[in-house]
Amino acid sequence: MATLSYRTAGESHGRAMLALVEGMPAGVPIDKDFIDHELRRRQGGYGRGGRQKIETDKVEFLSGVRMGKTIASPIAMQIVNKDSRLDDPEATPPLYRPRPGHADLAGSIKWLTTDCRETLERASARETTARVAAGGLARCLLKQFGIEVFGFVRTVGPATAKVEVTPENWRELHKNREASDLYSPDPSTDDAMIAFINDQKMAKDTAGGIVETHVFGCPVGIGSCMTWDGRLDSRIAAAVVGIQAFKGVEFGLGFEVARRPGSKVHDEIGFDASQKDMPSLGFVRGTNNAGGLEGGMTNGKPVIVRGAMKPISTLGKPLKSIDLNTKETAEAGWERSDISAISAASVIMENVIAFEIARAFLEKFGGDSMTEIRANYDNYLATARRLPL
Ligand code: EPS
Repeated sequence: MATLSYRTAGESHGRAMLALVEGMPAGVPIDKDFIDHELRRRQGGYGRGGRQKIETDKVEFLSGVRMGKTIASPIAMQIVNKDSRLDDPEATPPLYRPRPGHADLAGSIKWLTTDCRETLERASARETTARVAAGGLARCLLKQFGIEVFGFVRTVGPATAKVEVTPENWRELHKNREASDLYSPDPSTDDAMIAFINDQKMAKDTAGGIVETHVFGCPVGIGSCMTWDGRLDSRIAAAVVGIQAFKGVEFGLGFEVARRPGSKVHDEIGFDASQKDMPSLGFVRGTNNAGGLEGGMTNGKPVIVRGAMKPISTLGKPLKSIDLNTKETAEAGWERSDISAISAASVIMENVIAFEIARAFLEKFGGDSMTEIRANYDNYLATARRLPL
């Protein structure tokens, strides 16, 4: 059985965005409506640009799914671009003035051209459409084992959502998020977030922010401390910082751990027999500063991840740059873009994290079919409950 993995293909204004997922076992029920819902959410949020009015992203399965279930073969997914114009030189003119913060300068020099167009076409965050589709597919597997993922916007400008997210209240907060233009769980801070984005729009500037993801229901022991790249936090960090415009990632208490003594960081361990049938096996913690990960493995508490997104680098009032042909000082190029894509970023982050959880989950319980994986999962938890053997 192949390791669960995915690749993407597609340019922002090419014919389609594609994801190829390998290693998905047979028998996973596919919830296409759920994946399409995630794709729709990725297109939304306050501060998005004109492109999202053109597109209606929907996934088409080209292979690997039969009558609503996976059949273990590679799964090819396609999301067609309506705004497809890559072969039309007038509709995709060259861009010689690289935007500070974008891939334009490094990419055009790397590929030995003065036209940033081809770099920007692939560097564009439109590619995250395919990542959300792959993550949505992974969530179809995770849901079979009660693993749920909840992502939202925590901070925009000076406004930070104040709510504490717990396994008990997250479904309520999920409703708040669904009702929020920002995808934030705290209605009391939406206005301040929107005001900040409006201010940037007026100033022809852009906004970033902080997004957060909680994963509920992971059994103890997903991931591994045995190799650096088997650590689940290492993989999640790579997946998060691999999202366009992300510059940082934190788990649980985050960088604050570096400022506190150990006694104020580490989560004391208790046992509650009434919870022994849960994936946490009854091991309880009064706090979750570790963000559900110790030694690169899940510890039964929710996995908590935050990601920092920089502001979009296409500015209505362009920053200073260089014309790559003349080397003269010039204003950076302008393309249709967003003022803020922070809400979309929250959708992307929760889906790329879901994919990493599913990958590690299958490494632990892997089998060729859902039936086999279910047996492995049940047997592991039953055996762990009997400890000491
Ligand atoms: C995006 C689509 C793009 C941009 C944005 C993200 O569409 P277009 O370039 O056709 O307007 O709105 O991409 C960038 C911010 C960028 O820097 O490339 C999307 O679908 O997420």
